[in-house]
Amino acid sequence: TLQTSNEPSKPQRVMVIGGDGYCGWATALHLSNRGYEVAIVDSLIRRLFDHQLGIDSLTPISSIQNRLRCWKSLTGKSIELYIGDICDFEFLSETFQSFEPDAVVHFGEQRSAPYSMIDRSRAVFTQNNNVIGTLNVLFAIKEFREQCHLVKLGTMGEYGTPNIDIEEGYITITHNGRTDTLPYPKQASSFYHLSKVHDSNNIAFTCKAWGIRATDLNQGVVYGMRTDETEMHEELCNRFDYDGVFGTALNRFCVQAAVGHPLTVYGKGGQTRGYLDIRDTVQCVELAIAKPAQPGEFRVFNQFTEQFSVNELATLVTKAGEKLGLNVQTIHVPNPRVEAEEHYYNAKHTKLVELGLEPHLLSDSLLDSLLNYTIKHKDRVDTKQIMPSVSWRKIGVKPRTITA
Ligand code: NAD
Ligand code: USQ
Repeated sequence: TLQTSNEPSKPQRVMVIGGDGYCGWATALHLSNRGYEVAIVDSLIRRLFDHQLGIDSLTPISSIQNRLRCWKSLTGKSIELYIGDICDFEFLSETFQSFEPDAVVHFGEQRSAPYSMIDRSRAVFTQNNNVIGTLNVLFAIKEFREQCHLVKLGTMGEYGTPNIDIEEGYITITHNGRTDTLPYPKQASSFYHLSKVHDSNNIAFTCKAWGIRATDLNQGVVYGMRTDETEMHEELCNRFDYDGVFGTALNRFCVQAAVGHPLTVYGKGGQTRGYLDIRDTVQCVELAIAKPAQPGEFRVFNQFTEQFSVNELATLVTKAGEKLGLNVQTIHVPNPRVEAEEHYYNAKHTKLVELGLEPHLLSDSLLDSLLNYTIKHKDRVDTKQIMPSVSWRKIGVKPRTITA
């Protein structure tokens, strides 16, 4: 049949870059289960960071090869695998020409703010890896797959904590009597979060200049463990980070409660962020793929479902822990970061809901199952890895080895 519009028929082939990681693994399985042809592209560098820092996922994770074999034997569905670094353009071109994606979901970055603040070399690595990797993806789309939709994981941290409402990507401003709709101001506060700002600028420019179609998902902090697919077999188990470098707030607090470590609230604890359940991460990405951006369009969605301050999270985990008979304490750790600890925060997040997102809000039952899950694995916890070890103020040029 003749294709009359430049809208591709339903996108079918999805390349998941970073598909061996926390969000990417859950998403790759979800999309495969929903009938998409999926390929995972990953350099496995995250597994190397763990070795180098002496940290490990709370949950035991299988090799990517065993994960995919298990998925095939359970469901009959194959996920193609390309192991390599997207900063290597020759490798990336090969994967594009071989797989011919209709959509690329790009999770494949160094995603820890503390990691990017360890020392100069990690700061430079983070921006190099993230910015060059994304640039390469943009060039690959232009060269080999013009209609391919880029779904890029950004972060709510690009906006910082301004004293006005945060909009979804753009803000309409009247200045000296003239009005324009402009990119929302960015005030990131780590070299990692800044790498996402640089990515957003590069993507926005190529949408305009080359007609690339892209969606930037400014995701909040993800929590949770289970998705329908990772639940199907223990070999499909997702990673779960709790250490001071890669662990994120709510997931860390659950592990801390499980092992009787006081909850580590940094500074005053008024730091407020958007949060979402990993089951909503996979749902949001699917929604973005199913309804692609138009050629030349740079769409920005704020991807989170609820806002919490760190103190509020600590209170929720304390209450949920007490119900399970745990004695949960909280300590205020001197803040290793430079960030506002008491601030206004009100961020819009309606565009994904308009596309059909049905949020899994943080509930007693989710906290209950998350705590039980962490209790189940608590013998694997290395408590020396819990306290923060990276200071925003002390970063220097000297290479640092982290020894807990
Ligand atoms: P993760 O570290 O678990 O996974 C990232 C994956 O990307 C890893 O498997 C890693 O090996 C791979 N990767 C990194 N650089 C690569 C490269 N150059 N080439 C090929 N593969 C590469 O991280 P995650 O928590 O799953 O986060 C995924 C994405 O979502 C990131 O872009 C992150 O910034 C974003 N995000 C995560 C969260 C969160 O709370 N986890 C919140 C908001 C946004
Ligand atoms: N915090 C504590 N105690 C802890 C851990 C964190 O008080 O033990 C505080 C931090 O100081 C910060 C907030 O909690 O104010 C969130 O920290 P985090 O480590 O949970 O999240 P963050 O560093 O922002 O990074 C994570 C992901 C990153 C993603 C980001 C989304 O690692 O990839 O981009 O969440 S967002 O926060 O919306 O920018």
